[in-house]
Amino acid sequence: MRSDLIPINNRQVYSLYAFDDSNDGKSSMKTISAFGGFTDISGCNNSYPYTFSEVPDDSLEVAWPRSSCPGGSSNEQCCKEWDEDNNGVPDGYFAAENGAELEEALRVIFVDILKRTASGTSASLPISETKIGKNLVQALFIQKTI
Ligand SMILES: [Ca+2]
Ligand SMILES: [Ca+2]
Repeated sequence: MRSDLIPINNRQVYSLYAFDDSNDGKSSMKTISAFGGFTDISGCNNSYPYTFSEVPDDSLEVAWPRSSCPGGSSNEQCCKEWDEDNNGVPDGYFAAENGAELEEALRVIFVDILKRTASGTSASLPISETKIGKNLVQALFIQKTI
């Protein structure tokens, strides 16, 4: 993410490419994931996901894996801006060719969203009663959205 927008920049884009094997489509969705979910590291093409120095004119034409990243000719640490698990694919990119893969991808995406956006306390019942019943209380934090 862009360091000049911290702490208000909290986006994460997930792309799920389903039921097609077009390399152009996969490239486009990977590029969208890289731009929509990178953490800028100082000295690694500031304000852009590493290896990019500008927004591509056509995401269909972007070559994956990136040449300086896992799966390419070298493995630069800067690739971790969008590839924490070091597999050469943007971490926000998912692909599914059948229902089971689609279900698993959606499960992983939703779990990740929950990890990023919410925290809370266990539910509790206060000791004092009201005339109309008890109150069930749970504190829940939901991240501010812009
Ligand atoms: Ca960068
Ligand atoms: Ca990855």
